[in-house]
Amino acid sequence: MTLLFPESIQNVLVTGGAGFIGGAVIRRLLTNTTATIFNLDKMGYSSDLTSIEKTVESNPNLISHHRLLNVDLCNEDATAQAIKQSNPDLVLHLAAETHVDRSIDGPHEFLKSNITGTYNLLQAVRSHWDQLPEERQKQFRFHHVSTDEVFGSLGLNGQFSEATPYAPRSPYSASKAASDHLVKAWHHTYGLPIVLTNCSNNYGPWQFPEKLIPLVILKALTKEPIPLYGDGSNIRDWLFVEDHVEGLLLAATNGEVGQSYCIGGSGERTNRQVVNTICDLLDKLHPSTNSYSRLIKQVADRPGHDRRYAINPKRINTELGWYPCHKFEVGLEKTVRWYLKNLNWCEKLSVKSCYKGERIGLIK
Ligand code: TDX
Repeated sequence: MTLLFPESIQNVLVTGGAGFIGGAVIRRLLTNTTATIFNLDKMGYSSDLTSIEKTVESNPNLISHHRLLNVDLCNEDATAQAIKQSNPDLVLHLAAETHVDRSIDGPHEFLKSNITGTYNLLQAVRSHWDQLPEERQKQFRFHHVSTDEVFGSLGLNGQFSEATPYAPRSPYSASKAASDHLVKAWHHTYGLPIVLTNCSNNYGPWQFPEKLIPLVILKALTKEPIPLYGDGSNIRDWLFVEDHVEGLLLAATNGEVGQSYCIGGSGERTNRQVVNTICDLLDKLHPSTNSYSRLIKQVADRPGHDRRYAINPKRINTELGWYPCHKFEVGLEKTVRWYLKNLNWCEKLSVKSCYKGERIGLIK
């Protein structure tokens, strides 16, 4: 798909660019624009630059277009320095702690990164934006990438939209909701030109294997029990990461200042359906003596487990013309094939991050 990206945007600061969604954003920008991409990342447990390194290796001209700034947004001075150094025309804020189960075990990290980190970034960006010449100031955008979890949990009917009141229920979603409020407050109070997107569950290549889809693929391949929380009937609305990237870049460059856009994949599935489909795909692509579905095991539910998320993407469909290209089963097959080819990467990441797929987020 062609990316309509204004040539006037020369410096882009992406926070969390060594993460799953941030990495996909950077790869898209590197291969389809001439902008210089400053990748601000604290290089935490799930940060990894392999996908960007591969993109850069395939075209050495890109080397000078990607600059890593190894900075933790909790460090106010380093954050201010990073903004000065990158002199951005556009900030895409994706840095966040994102795993609900980890937020149950250790909420403080989430409050620090997602709330204080966003506050430090907003302050540094505001002072940068204040000092920009008029033309650059007019076109400047701060794009905040958030989640549908800030809206809480749905029953069997209904969908989240931009008008849904906030009702977060996990330490993670509460911290993201707080960051959304800060971003909106910096717009209303200081006039900072912000755009916000709230997306549904992302999946695709390069996702850290603590999230459902990569975790299930790897558990199946190592013939370990596949943990299905509760009765497996919780529903998520799955969005292929590359479709999300198209939507968020469109919102960042063409969205209305001060507005938020919900981005969903129109891919509602129960967790049991997701897990069964992965097992069926593995039976087809990597057959074993027994079907992988025999490994599925119901385990204790996640504390406070949200029942259902679903997005009504009407605003981004009609106002910006965005639609997802991947039907869930198509995106899932691409993803399973990718993990089968990239088990070495998973192994290396597991060693580097000290995460071996163990259950987390149970209150003892
Ligand atoms: O082992 C598992 N077994 C299981 O049944 C895991 C890890 C999860 N689950 C369930 C819990 C959820 O209902 O699968 C569903 C998806 O779980 P996660 O992958 O942990 O995602 P979720 O909790 O839905 O939150 C995600 O979506 C919104 C992301 O983690 C967030 O970063 C995003 O903002």
